[in-house]
Amino acid sequence: MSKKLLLAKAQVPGIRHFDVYRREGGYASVEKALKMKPEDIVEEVKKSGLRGRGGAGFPTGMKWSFIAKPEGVPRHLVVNADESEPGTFKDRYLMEFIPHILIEGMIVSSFALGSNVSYIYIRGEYAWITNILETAIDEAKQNGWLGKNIQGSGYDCEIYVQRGAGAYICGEETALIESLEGKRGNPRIKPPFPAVKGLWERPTVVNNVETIAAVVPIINEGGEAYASIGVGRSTGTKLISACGNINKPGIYEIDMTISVEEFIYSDEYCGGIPNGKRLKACIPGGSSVPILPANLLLTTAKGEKRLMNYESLSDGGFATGSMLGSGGFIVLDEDQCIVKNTYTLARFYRHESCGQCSPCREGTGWMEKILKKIDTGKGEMKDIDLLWDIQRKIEGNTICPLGDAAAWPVAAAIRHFRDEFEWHVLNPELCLTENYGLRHY
Ligand code: L3W
Ligand code: SF4
Repeated sequence: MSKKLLLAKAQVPGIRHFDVYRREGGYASVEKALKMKPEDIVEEVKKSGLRGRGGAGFPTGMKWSFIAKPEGVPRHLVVNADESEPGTFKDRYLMEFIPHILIEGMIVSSFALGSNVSYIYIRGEYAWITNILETAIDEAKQNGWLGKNIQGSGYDCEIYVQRGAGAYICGEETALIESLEGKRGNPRIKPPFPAVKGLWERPTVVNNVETIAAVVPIINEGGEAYASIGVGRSTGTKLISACGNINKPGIYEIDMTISVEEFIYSDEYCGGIPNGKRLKACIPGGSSVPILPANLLLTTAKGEKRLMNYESLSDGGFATGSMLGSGGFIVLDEDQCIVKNTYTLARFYRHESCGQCSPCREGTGWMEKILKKIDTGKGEMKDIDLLWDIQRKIEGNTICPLGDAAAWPVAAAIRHFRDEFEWHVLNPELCLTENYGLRHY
């Protein structure tokens, strides 16, 4: 059984409300942090080994220590709650059911970073969660945990929630900052990183919801205690949103020592694949990461059990591995068609490309068109090579990671399931029939 740090109190009735949350030990980390020096909090987060939970896994303590401190210039913490990665719905759960853990983590993190005005940028579709967060902020304020002179410490902090308008690209940190400033959400070229020049050109740390919530147990129990959970550089716990062909879709808090096989088949987690079907493939970290066929998903190319963590899931690079990413775990059974799945994702990325750079703007459009052609039985063998060529020309040649995110799923699908693409070309009449995923598997 994985240790629960973020979801430990998730089932307590009324935990969404301040009184219950406080009675259950909430805001203790703020009490502790306000008696610490900000740099000691950063040190504790470094010791914990916490890595960004939004997808990139960048070390949080290191990011915090990069924040520039020019004299007289305000600094900001911005929480990235623009959770839009297909298959990813873990932050939604945290914010909807335990909103105070985010507010608590934000107060500690804001204090550590020297931010007196912090923001939550939330995806526009999470309208009802915006209300929940604003209620939690009001409750915290009424009880002296936000606003002026928090708990008599002399530290002031305000938190504002800003809703996005339905653009996936605003989950990219610099596009998010542009949007927060009231502009179109176009990503900026990095460097400068937000830690140096972010919101209103001020030093800014952008962290995912789950990352900031994890600061609460880190301060309560200490960085070393947090680091003792997990394995290697995958410390602490990770929220996984599991979906697709599994018996028990939902949110799971795991420690990162469990195997992928246990996660899929054990009753504690996904509970196996419905109707006794075979596992075909899985996208383990949100739609942007490479899809893995069942054999490479359960076992690494070295023949070791694949574990649910950063290192193990990426073992072998993209030739035989993938990424933990945002923890959006999408399972595909034997009936699913890889070509259709890849086409669906390509449509998504074409729609969400901001259009600033030509490899992404043009490449996502062409990938969508070619995949549609193959999916609908009109493809030719040369289209598969053309598709491969296009994705290669996008990767690494764009301003922001959306280009890579659009290219990787296409590359992995061709790399691992080329036979399925060829089957579509060779069997055009069967492409439009039901269950064609099964027929050629
Ligand atoms: C200061 C330096 N800061 C790096 C910071 C940087 C950022 C963080 C990670 O993309 C990935 C993407 C998606 N000085 C720094 C520095 N930083 N060097 O570290 O940076 P980066 O560029 O590696 O990642 P990113 O731009 O944040 C995120 C992938 O995650 N993804 C997840 C998407 C998730 C959602 C969601 O719904 N939550 O959209 C899935 O795979 O493809 O590769 O803060 O500033 N020298
Ligand atoms: Fe826009 Fe795509 Fe370029 Fe990112 S990679 S800046 S989404 S065009």
